[in-house]
Amino acid sequence: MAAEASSASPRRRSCGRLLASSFFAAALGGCGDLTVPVLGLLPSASPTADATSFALRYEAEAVPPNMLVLSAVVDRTCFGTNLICEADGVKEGANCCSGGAAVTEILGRVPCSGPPGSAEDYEDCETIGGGVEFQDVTVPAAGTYDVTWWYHCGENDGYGDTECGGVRYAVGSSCRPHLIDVNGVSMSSSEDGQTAPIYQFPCYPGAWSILHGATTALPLKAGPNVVFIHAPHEITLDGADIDAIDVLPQGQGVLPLVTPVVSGF
Ligand SMILES: [Ca+2]
Repeated sequence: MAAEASSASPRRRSCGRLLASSFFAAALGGCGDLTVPVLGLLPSASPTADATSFALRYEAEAVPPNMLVLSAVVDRTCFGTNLICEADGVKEGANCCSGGAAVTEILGRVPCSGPPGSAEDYEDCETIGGGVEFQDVTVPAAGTYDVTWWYHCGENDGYGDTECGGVRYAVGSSCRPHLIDVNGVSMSSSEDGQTAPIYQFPCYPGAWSILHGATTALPLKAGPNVVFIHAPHEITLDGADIDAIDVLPQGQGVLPLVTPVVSGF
């Protein structure tokens, strides 16, 4: 639950990408030219040129390069707490926001006749899910990577979903559902002959400002990738609030490992 409010973090960068090795900073160009010192952000990362030992963090609120879709907005108050995670404090159960902000209002019920929170919030809604696109997720080689999602879903607020689409997680009390597209392709698996596109993230008791992690294994190409997480296109299916992602070699993401299921409930 450690949390420190500090606006002086040297690792907050407008490009939203945190490089764990100076090698990648030099290799990637662009924002990567701004070399960030290796300060133990992720214990598993080491500053070598080896493609199997790197880690990158991208803040959801880095807009641009990220893009907000439909209802999604940036909350720079960390749910009213103004808690900013310490550099090594982005971890399960920490009461803070990575970079001090997150993307919220990832709603399944948009556009509606009124904005989120208004009296018309649920009226005349269409069912196009809002979300956030990470526009510049860059890896050195094509392959399957662990993408750890740092997100917020507290107060057991699974939006009525206590079944998690049939997933039995060892953690959490309920779930919020998501769709994930990589470079325009909807990620899914097959389950008993049915397409399973829903990534269920566990929700927890406690405040919404508490940080949680879940990992998806995603195929990325060498160079920049677009990773889009959005709410399923149903009026009753809202996503969690997305804080940041870490891109890691497969097997190094935090648990639980989330694989897609058929149902959003
Ligand atoms: Ca963040």
